[in-house]
Amino acid sequence: MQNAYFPLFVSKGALEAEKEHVEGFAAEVAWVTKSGQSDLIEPIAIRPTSETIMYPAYAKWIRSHRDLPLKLNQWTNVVRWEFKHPTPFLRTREFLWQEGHSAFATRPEADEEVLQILDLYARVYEELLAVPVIKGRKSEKEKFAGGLYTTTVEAFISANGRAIQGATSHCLGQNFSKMFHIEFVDEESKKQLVWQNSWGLTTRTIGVCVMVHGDDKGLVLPPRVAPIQVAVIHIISAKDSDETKSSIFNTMVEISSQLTSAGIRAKADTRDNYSAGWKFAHWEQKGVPIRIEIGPKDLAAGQCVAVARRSGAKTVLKLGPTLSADVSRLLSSIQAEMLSNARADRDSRLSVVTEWAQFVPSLDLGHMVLAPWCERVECEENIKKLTGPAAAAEAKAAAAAAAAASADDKADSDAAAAEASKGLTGAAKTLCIPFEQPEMVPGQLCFSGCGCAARAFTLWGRSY
Ligand code: 86X
Repeated sequence: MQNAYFPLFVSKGALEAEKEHVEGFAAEVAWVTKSGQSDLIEPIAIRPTSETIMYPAYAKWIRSHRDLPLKLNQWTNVVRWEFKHPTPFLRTREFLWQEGHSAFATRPEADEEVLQILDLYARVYEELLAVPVIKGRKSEKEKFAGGLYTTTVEAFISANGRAIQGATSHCLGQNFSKMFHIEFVDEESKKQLVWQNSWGLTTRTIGVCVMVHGDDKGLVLPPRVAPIQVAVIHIISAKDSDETKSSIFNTMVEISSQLTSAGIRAKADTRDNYSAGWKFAHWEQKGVPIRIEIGPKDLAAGQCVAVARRSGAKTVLKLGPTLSADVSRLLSSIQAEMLSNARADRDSRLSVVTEWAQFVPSLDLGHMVLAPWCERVECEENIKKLTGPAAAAEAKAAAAAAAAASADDKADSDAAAAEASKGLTGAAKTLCIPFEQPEMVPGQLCFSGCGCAARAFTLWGRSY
């Protein structure tokens, strides 16, 4: 895989080279129509994605089986004039992404890469951002129509009960190589079409991380991605002698340089024109995973106090050579705890249902729903209609009544979830058909009541 960069502008002709699937997106394309006050002779599009810019080059660069596989990645910003409501990072008209585009001689090679990339994306979410995701395949309705099949990682934002697509990895088959004439001569001197994949991850990752971990005090950043992992703050009062002040000051600088040389991203906030309390709030809002406090009593005892941003847990740590290893361990445990916490939260908002009657009430509790489904496009469209605004209002009242009627803890938390998801409007759609499947009983019918046989458990939800 190599990095590359292709231009921002797409000519009308190039964009129309794949008219069929562009048609579905046409309303989102942004066009430059003027320079200064003069109209351009031909408007020029700003890339919404780069297939039509890159693939003509692929057609020229690929001649022989020796040119394959060709794998390019580019980091670009793209523009899509969406109609859905914009939300910072999660849905913006301009976003930064990496888009990978690869070409192979055979389908098995392409199939293998689709899953390798999807696994990398899952690891970005789980191992770096501490956000659990569900890997799976998109339904026919939700897949990228220009390709053969689409795989996805799906995340969940429990604050509002909405699911969100985290990243996508497509097998394009030979659809694009047909349109763009991307051909190669194989070992038997026969002309063949290449098999292609494309895959993308966007700055939406940042929004998902913020929404999943943030709290009322602001950001909560997982240690592995936090630009500052440790903020060192001194606690002194006017009563302290100048000598005490300066030795505390020296110690905090020492602590931060000791941590920095151990590879920990530490910062000593030595400003003395802000109070310690002000600085606590400041670094909390910025999501710094650990703050280290040091005051005169700590210094005398040869210790400092580490406070975890997420849980508020305090740990007394010895100053000296063991400090950086101790802080390192704390950072790792915070990272692990953030993921397991987010996973438990997500799992508590996931219902498995087999009957239509359970479906909308579960959604209205702000849950994702895993249900045996027939995988028919008409069935998905029908469910979308049945869960539209009007139907949702009716079911919401029923869910509230059910929660009120029952008095145990479960009902209380369900009622709280329902409360939190008020205003959770919009139709339900399939998020993915998870690779990891619960066992299905023989003869299981589709949960929708359409009467067809179920093919797989499918994840449904209201989504961004
Ligand atoms: C689909 C497909 C694919 C490379 C990815 O999902 C990953 C990275 N591209 C993108 N798609 C469009 O093709 C598209 C085209 C136009 Cl013209 C548009 F305005 C919006 C689009 N949105 C998505």
